[in-house]
Amino acid sequence: TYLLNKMGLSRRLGLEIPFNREQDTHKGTYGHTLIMAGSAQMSGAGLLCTRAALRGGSGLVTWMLPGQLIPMLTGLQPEAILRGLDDGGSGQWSSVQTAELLQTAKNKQAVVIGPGFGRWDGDVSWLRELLEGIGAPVVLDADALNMWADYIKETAVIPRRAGAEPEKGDAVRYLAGRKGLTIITPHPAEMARLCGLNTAEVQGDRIGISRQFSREQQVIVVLKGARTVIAAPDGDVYVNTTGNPGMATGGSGDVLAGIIGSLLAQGLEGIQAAALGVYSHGLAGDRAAAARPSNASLIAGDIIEAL
Ligand code: NPW
Ligand code: AMP
Ligand code: MG
Repeated sequence: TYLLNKMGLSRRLGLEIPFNREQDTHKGTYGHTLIMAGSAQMSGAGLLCTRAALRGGSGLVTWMLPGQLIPMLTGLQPEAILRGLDDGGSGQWSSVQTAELLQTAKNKQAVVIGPGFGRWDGDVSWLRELLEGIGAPVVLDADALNMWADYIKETAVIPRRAGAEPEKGDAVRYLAGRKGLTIITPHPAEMARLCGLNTAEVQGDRIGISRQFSREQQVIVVLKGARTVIAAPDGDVYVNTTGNPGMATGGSGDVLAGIIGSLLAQGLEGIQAAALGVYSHGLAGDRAAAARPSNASLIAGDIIEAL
């Protein structure tokens, strides 16, 4: 709180966060985050995301994952509620039906979708069904973004160059028509896939491209990397000043998705959750790096412990 106040960030974001919680309060006050993440080869992405959502302050966190993985993961994060899905023994999301997911999402205040998902045939329409059915705010990350990139590619040709007007394609209107808020957290390569550009083009105009995509798709864009850009559909843009190259390590982004989901579940507005999530993720990374002889040895779990 001290740092946020000193930087004027609390005021600019309209935040009033007490450093500690009020006395007369309970876990229900702090929201229930649903994490849909992790598969056989990438269960760690789900675990990191879940752990980060807990450390981010969400009162309850449920981690949904392909059921075959449950015996291996039980006990690794006892504070999280585990929900194994019928995956036909595959350990993959490809065999999971959306109905059970939608049912579980009903009473959650935020949903994180995508870290460690993998890809499969028919995943694009699977994700669309999910997005249509979920009313709570959603954070889309990693493979869910790659699915969405394919959806955009299939449904609309959208000029991405600065100043060009979008075509009124299905994809342009689609996320705007969602019942709930959407925050996307692409790294530059994921952003390039979403925009039909290459990574160098994205890096060449990070603010302009984030802003345009945010407006066209009516989503909050968190374009990650050194100096993460956060863009809102109304044109507001924030550039983050925390974080360090030690965070260029597997799982860092999965941690960020969990933090932002956790803040949404606690009732922060979209842009507040995105900006504060990115800022505190970077600050935790800076503190974790400072505690080590070199930032090169930082791993994603250290960011969570420093939150
Ligand atoms: P290069 O190498 O520079 O040519 P992908 P992913 C590029 C899960 N994880 N600036 C880079 O290109 C995730 O959640 C699981 C420029 C590279 O080839 C996903 O589900 C973990 N370029 C899945 O893995 C820990 C950049 O993009 C390519 C860039 C795949 O996610 C790891 C890699 O991106 C991981 O989080 C940048 N800043 N960043 C686990 N422990 O379970 C990336 N690139 O192909 O989207 O793959 O990000 O590894
Ligand atoms: P991902 O590629 O999805 O694992 O996300 C990587 C995370 O680490 C993002 O939050 C990035 O902003 C952060 N990160 C990676 N490299 C740097 C860097 N050089 N400086 C600051 N943050 C970084
Ligand atoms: Mg990632």
